[in-house]
Amino acid sequence: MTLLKVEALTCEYRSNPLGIDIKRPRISWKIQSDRRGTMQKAYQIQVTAHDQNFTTIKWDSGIIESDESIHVDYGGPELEPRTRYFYRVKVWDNFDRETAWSEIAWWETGLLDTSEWKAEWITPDPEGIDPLSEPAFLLRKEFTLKPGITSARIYGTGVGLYELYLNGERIGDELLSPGWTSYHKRLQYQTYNVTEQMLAGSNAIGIMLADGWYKGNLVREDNRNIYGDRRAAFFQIHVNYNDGTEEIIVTDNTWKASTGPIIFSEIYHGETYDARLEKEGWSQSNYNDENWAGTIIQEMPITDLVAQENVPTRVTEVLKPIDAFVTPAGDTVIDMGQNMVGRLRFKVNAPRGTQIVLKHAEVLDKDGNIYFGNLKFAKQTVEYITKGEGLETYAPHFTFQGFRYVKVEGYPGQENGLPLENFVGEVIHSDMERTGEFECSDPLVNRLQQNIVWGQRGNFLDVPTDCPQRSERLGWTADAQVFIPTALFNYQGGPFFTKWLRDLKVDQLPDGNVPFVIPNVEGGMGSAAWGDAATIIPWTVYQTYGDKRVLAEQFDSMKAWVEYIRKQGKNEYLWNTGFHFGDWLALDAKENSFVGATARDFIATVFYAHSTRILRDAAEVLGKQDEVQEYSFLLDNIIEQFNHEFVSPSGRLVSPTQTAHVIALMFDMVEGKAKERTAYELNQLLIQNDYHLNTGFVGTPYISLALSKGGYHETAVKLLMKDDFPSWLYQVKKGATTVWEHWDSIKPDGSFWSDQMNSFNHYAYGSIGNWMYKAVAGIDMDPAIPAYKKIKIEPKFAGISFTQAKAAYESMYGRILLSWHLTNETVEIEVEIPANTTAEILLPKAQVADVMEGNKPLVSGDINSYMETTEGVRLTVGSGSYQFRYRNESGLRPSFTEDTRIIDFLDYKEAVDILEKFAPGITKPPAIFSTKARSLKELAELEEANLTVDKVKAIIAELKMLKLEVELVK
Ligand code: RAM
Repeated sequence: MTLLKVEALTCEYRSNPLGIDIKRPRISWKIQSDRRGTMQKAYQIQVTAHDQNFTTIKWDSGIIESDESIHVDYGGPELEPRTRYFYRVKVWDNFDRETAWSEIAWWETGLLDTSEWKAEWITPDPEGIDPLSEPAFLLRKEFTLKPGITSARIYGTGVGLYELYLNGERIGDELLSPGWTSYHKRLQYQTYNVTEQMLAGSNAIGIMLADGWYKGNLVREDNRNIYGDRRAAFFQIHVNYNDGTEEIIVTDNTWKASTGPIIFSEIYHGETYDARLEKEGWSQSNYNDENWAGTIIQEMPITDLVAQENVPTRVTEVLKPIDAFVTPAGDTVIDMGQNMVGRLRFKVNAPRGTQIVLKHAEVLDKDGNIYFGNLKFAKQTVEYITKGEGLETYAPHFTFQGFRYVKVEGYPGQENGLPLENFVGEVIHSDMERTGEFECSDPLVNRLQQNIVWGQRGNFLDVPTDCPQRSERLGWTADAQVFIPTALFNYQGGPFFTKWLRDLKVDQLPDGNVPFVIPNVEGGMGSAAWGDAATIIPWTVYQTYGDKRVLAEQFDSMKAWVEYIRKQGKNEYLWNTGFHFGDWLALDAKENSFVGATARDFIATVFYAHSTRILRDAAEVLGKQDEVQEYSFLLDNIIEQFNHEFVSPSGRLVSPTQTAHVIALMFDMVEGKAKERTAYELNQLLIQNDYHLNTGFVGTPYISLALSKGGYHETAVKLLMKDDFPSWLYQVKKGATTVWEHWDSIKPDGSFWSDQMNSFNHYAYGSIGNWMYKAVAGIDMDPAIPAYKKIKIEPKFAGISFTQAKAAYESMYGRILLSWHLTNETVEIEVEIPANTTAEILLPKAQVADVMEGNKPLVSGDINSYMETTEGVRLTVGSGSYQFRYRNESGLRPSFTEDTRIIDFLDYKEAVDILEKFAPGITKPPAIFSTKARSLKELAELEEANLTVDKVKAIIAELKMLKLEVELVK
């Protein structure tokens, strides 16, 4: 029996999405097969409405000969609102096998047309409650239902943030609903399946409503009510009965309103909750709401209600604190062991009126005191006042904090030590599927990878933010743009970015200019590398997921951005005017400046070209031939002018910085000799700087890629392996558990960069993750064919610290795995390729005759497409798992390499003396013990000197003794 199976069905990236309003949803599936080289030859999709037995088929695609298995459009009759559509898929493969029908999956439509909304926006009656007052509102309504309920749904939304309760129970586990969009233009509504909770007889629904992004304090200290000054709710309940009838209950002015226990709640500042003010039973029936105020109908300036587009925000992990201690300043502080974003939940048993105050911060200062300086005016303070009726549990509702440390005040008995078991940290972010894992033989690099992932978790909270802690937390466009390739390795970000791009599009100005932050609450706009999010992000989503619809939807926005730039320059083909952030926060900036040394018109013109190229490629994908021509022409001219303006006839760049060289290479601004020279100079710049970077937001994301691409992969690896200032691993060695905003957020002397702008959780520099997946491990794709339909596997053995690397990525087609391991004698490479894709694999430095695959020599196995090249053996394979093994000719010997980072710290003379002891008579001391030399050749010299592995280990042990301050990294 062979296995061929269709599984992991998704509709619009999601498994069984409830309440979508997409008219032609797209279906994707994965194929599992036990035969290598499986390709889909044909598929069939069937869809029913309401009917799990598939007796009445609403749409049958018929057998379609095609290898398409992702984003296949629903092609049936127009969809009905509020309907559950069941679907199933079967496929045929290239071995003439046919699968059974897949398991049944579904999607359910929401309200598809504005005319279906019967609800009214309501807010408390100002006669009873000051609508501008701070406490969160409670809204409630009782209603009676007949017996025979077959299904019940709640559709609705609110401004700012809401939580929903039905018959005394919280509905759904989503947090911070309805999320953050450009509210005036687009507001998401949510759908809840409440069939189980509805009762025949009397029911009660309750809504809690707080300020959130809509009207809370945002951006500047005196800035409130950005979108409006009234909170309001808009809900509609549909109940269906077994007699075929339906009942609709909506928000209207028969609802009652009150304030409750939440007396203050805001995104930046935290929440104050007085449990004594709880209204026991407020969301249950038979509650006496006589004293509650009424509600009034509120006119709302909202033009578009859209069904939830992004995955919801949820608690995704619960962390236990690792410690609690008293600081030198006398504060009691909890340590979560991880800079996290979310909230603290705690239990307490204390007399009525006990006030507990939690103040959240990211770091301790060099004296060990909790440091609030970098929060700017965000208070990040949670206060809880007990009701004193036994054990109480609390976590704030409508806010989140960025923190590792929490200062606790007023917890009963805290002077004798906090009962840590009563506290947990709830990690909160957009609940995206984790898709990528990276791991290698270097523990510091592994920690860096974790920091990158934590940075993403902390800043993907419905919008991609720059920071989650200080009084900012905004959707900065450049940050999102530089990080998206890494982000999409780590997590499935299709819905997340689709939603955000729609906000970008509606917030873009009529002249095509793009605001600095999306949603646009800040006002500034127009900077190169920031506005280019408009082209880079849809293109990256398309490449990663093969999502043409996103490209089609954004195409006008992409084009408008390029056309906006085109109007800026004094010369049509240069962008040499206007404000630009430049190479933001680069270390080659002048004293007290945020802007790096790279010429800003240089950067702007490179991004002009980059966006134009993307636009041209997008036009190609969408079959827009006129635009293909138009923008090819524009691109050629920009590149020509760029070379005229910024590159000398002998190929030298006018801006002699690392970043200038990086982006010129990365975005193919130079060709031929100039390209070679640019790569060479970049390498020189790094050598001169002892393999340290000085790049900022513009150069950093691409420096490693540009080096590897320009033929200097070794240098890229050396750069990564630096662990003194400035470097990625410097942060790690300073104890970072997330990625910092500045290379010197904490300086070598332990002091901080200015309070003005210092986030310890900023993902921009985490953009190296992309290169780690692609180049250190070696998973990439053929850029001409999106979504990893054609996978490229190219492990790169370089740098003595990497003897092992493993990356796994859950692509739209299924899991891709690459794991390689060098031992003294052999290279072992394991690869997994999902069905319906193919892969090109390079086995570096291998010779055909020497390669074993599984337990057979390659030459006699079933892979028949291979070729010996100067780089190694190249193979083309289909799906399946492969294990390659061959002699290690790479020159890398793990046993000599384990501890070399230690050696880096030693004085040459010292090292030679030690070596002499172990290898007397050695004439020329191998240079391995100098700070510079680490080449493979030198390692080989050690071998020649008859140093056995054990001896080398002994030497290293002695070296370590001498340098006790050197932190062991194993
Ligand atoms: C600060 C942050 C952000 C950056 C802007 C220009 O707010 O560093 O990440 O994009 O400046």
